[in-house]
Amino acid sequence: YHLSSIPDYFGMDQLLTEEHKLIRQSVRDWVENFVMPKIDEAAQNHTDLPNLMKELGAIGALGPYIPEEYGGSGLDQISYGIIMQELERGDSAVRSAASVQSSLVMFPINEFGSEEQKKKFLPKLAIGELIGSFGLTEPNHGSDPSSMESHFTDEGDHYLLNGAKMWITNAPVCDIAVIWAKDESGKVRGLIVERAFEGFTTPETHNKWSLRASKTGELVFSNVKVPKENLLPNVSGLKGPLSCLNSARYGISWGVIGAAIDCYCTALQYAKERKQFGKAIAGFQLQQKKLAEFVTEITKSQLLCWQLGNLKNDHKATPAQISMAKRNNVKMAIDIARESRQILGGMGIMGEFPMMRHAANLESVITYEGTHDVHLLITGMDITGLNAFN
Ligand code: TGC
Ligand code: FAD
Repeated sequence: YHLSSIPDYFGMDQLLTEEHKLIRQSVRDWVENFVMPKIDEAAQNHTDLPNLMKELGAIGALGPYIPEEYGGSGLDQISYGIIMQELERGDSAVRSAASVQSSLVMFPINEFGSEEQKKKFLPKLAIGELIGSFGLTEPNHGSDPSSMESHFTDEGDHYLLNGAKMWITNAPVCDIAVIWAKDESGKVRGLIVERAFEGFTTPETHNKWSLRASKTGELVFSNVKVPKENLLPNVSGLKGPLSCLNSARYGISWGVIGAAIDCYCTALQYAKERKQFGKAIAGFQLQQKKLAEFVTEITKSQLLCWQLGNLKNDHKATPAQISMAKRNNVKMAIDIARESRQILGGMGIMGEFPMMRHAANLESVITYEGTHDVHLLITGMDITGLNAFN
């Protein structure tokens, strides 16, 4: 499809600054040139795109809102959202790489790290010279991270870390991992674990049917000696990791609009070209119903993200607002991926079209960063004041 068919049904472009539009154009161009030609093959072969993190660094997609003095671009939250949208139009794996590096690794180091940690890690993370991962989920504790078992003891001149994290994006390829574990008093703290530390291993999780162009694995800590200077000094408690999730979930809310756009534009073009019963299938009411609903849902999601971005720029976005946007927009995108595939008939199952890949990817996206159910319960708690989690 032609890029001019990307929907802007309510004229949101007029709300963007020239800088926003330039950022969008440059990421869009990169996705067209670097991601689109290779992504089907990478996903089919379960391999990641070559040099992805360095490429993302070169286009400014890593830590865009991190201050320039630490290697970021000091951009606003709308810019971050736009970057995520453009990346996920290519593939959720590409957006995932940028989400984890930006919101789950650079964000906590910038927010909660010491000056030395910021200087040591952020500039290299920003250019993709270092790859980071984020370890919160454990084999026995996913939606309920407060029950985590990973823990460390104070051994005088270092900490001794034991435990395991599971389902970790980029674990097998990471140079550092920001991980969350309990201290001796049971408080959740953040630690930066480096690849070279003895007792730290990262086995890969094989045979996924989703996010096949992204590496997923475990982080296993067996009596790992962590230097004291690798503790994130400025946060304790679950609000540490959950603050990172606020940022990543916000980015996902924008990102999935990109996946939905890719499916919608592909289906619209196909429906106008494909003829059955002597006319273009886009002329049949049933196909129009699907296409009209897709563009309606994409437009609503765009407006939700726009206002959430404004709230975030003003530091007013609540975790519950972010949950609503993440939940709504991921469901919007996965529904469009599934329904749009049908518009292509048999062709819809093929790798040369993106629907099956997006639909399969979005099965992870609807689960990670808080499941669809968990976000509903967060909204439920926010509006009723009653906790339905336990
Ligand atoms: P609860 O008692 O409600 O809260 C504990 C403390 O945390 C504070 N808090 C938050 N702070 C900042 N942001 C938020 N969103 C926060 N939510 C809660 C809260 O105020 C409290 O602070 P304090 O000072 O009183 O101690 O916690 P709970 O144990 O009842 O759990 C709440 C629940 C279920 C909402 C939460 O744990 C949750 O969100 N669960 C889902 C877990 C999750 O999202 N995991 C994601 C793992 S990372 C990932 O998936 C990366 S995928 C990356 C990719 O590839 O793109
Ligand atoms: P569970 O928590 O066991 O949930 C199973 C089902 O029970 C879900 O449907 C859930 O909604 C439901 N459920 C749970 N509690 C309740 C309740 N109170 N009420 C009603 N229903 C409930 N984690 C990281 O820390 N870092 C990463 O980089 C990362 N990357 C990931 C990449 C991929 C590809 C995937 C698939 C996951 C990743 N995750 C990561 C983990 C992800 O965050 C968890 O899978 C997610 O939080 C859910 O946890 P779980 O899989 O243990 O499911």
